[in-house]
Amino acid sequence: AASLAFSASALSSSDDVWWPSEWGPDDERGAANRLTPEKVIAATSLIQRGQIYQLGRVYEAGMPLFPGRHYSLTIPGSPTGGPFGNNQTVYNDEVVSAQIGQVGTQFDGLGHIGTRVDKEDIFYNGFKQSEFATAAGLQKLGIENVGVFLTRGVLIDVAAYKGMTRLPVGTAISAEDLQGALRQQGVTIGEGDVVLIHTGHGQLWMVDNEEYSRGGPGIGLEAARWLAEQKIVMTAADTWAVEVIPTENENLAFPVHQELLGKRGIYNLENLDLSSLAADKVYEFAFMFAPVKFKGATGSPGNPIAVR
Ligand code: UVW
Repeated sequence: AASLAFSASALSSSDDVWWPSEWGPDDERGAANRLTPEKVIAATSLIQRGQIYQLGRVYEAGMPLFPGRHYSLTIPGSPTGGPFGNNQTVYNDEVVSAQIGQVGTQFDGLGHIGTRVDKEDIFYNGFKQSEFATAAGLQKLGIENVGVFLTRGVLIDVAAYKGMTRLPVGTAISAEDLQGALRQQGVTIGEGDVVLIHTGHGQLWMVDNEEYSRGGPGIGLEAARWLAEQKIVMTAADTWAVEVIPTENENLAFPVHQELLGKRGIYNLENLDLSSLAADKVYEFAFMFAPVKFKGATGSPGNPIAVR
């Protein structure tokens, strides 16, 4: 299981104030503000073959879940309803029970991760848990505010760069690794891009769920800060945290989540299948994802796609 050891004092220094955001004190969308019509046009101009890569996992019983989360789908009744009318129509509906934005392929919104500072839980743009979070959902930073990602996606194949098919659990990916892999691939990243990191860890999904869930290779804080400086809109990976688990500093829990989501307004997308993109060496593509508009939710399931 992930290490949840956490030192609050390490995060409450005076230089740790991250608001107001660069988009103003009322902003709830963070880096989604970088999703401009120009980015849409640049992304669609990358579509040359019309080939679609589905990056989402199948949601199913037995898939790896973070401790404390659950997923079930049932079809009540057999059938759920009917028959109706002279034509004897019957129908089936499903009931899904889950932390629906935080299981399987999952998009982390800005209300997902915060930081406790002097007894107050602070999220993106200084919004306080005590003021915006209710049992009925988030009154600020809900997933319905995000909009649609139709932008340039860049795959960074760090596994290939390191000559491996799968980076072992706990491998910290540095900024230099990202830069080296990008150089080798002959691509750059820029403002408004989604950066997808292929580690090979996804090979374990539904094959060795125990090892998959034990941790993961991923970016460390230094790499996250470099990505943030490039003004990207979202990080993504074939792992459950995108960041390295166990963390580089065992006293910090999910520091990259805190840095990117909480402080920089940069989104995160987890548990992707990046194997086909990596096998085909497709490093630059149109990336599309529309978070499901659950009002006041912290995240969203979905099936992100890359098109080349
Ligand atoms: C937690 O929410 C703790 O982790 P993740 O966003 O990786 O699911």
